[in-house]
Amino acid sequence: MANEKKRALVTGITGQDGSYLAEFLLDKNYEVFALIRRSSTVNFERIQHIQERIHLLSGDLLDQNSLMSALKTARPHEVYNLGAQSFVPASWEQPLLTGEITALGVTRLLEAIRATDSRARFYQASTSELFGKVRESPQSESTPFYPRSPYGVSKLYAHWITVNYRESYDMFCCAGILFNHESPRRGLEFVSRKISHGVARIKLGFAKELKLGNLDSRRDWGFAGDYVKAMWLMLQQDSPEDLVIATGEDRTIREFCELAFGYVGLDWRQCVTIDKDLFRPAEVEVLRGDASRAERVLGWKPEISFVELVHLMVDRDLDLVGGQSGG
Ligand code: NAP
Ligand code: F7E
Repeated sequence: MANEKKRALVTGITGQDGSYLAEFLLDKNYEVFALIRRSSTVNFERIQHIQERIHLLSGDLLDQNSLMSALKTARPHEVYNLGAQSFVPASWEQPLLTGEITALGVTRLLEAIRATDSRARFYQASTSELFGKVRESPQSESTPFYPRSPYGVSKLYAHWITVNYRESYDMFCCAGILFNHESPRRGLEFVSRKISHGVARIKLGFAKELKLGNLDSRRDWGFAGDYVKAMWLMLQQDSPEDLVIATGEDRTIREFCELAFGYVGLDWRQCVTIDKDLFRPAEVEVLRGDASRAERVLGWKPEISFVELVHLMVDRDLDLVGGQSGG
């Protein structure tokens, strides 16, 4: 039908990327369906403003039947699998659960697509954590993988099962190998948001120090709002292809601190203390992506710079923490 709206099913809608992707798809006039897993308290903070415009479907990547039902209801043209246990340290604490959700969950979803309508296009949220102990720098689509955590290993399985369904069943499946991307909606446990929130709390007098782990590791940080556009673009191509999405610049955690604290006139060295318990059993020391192929194929480029991103995050956390204090 000429006027039929495109339908998308998104997993992980309550997370950082899910909320930005849903906004993006609504702007493109999609009918958006989203998988929500049951929790005892509502966790819709990131999607409150669009909640009325999306169809929420109860389901879980651990539960095959719920995935089948969601697909039968949504009849999506596009499926974006953003759901995962995504916090690297938690993957050492719960390696089996991480594998069930982040690795096998993808096979469950792919099987459900195959059983309902295998023409649906599928996006898998792959990650720079696949490169782990990096074999070369910068990392591109041809760099060998060497994951360094149960999370990374789970994502490796997820990546390859996506490739395998594409090659075995001729399905339109692709994986975006996304480097770290952040925003004011980032979970508080990830280092970027922990720092921006910590800066706000210290600046406004609610805390005196911020405890961090390894300040020497380097990350290639971009803005989540830019990265969801790349996900969508990947599903609009004539044929499916896995692509690296990154800024091409890497900084240490120390540099992030320097910039974030300096922005509000604080000296990070007087505020940050090192907590050895926050070091990881195995670290990914340095990540820097080469997204030149995505730029050629998709015409994609990041729009928000590192400095703009850090300032944006600190500004939002100053508002948030200030507002919570009634200020
Ligand atoms: P996030 O904020 O941690 O969100 C994860 C989402 O997954 C949440 O909506 C969560 O739901 C959902 N989820 C967890 N377990 C589930 C289950 N059993 N069934 C269904 N849904 C489940 O992650 P994000 O930063 O938005 O990242 C989105 C995806 O991209 C993830 O797959 C992540 O691994 C991957 N990735 C992220 C980055 C990055 O830098 N952000 C980079 C590369 C790849 P609840 O709210 O109910 O917990
Ligand atoms: O750590 C160091 C830590 O937890 C970044 C996920 O979205 O991106 C994310 O994974 C670095 C590490 O992100 C603290 O040791 C120091 O070297 O913010 P993070 P991550 O592990 O890079 C990838 C691409 C994903 O796919 C993941 O899903 O920061 N670090 N001190 C710290 N990290 C945390 N969390 N907390 C600290 O106090």
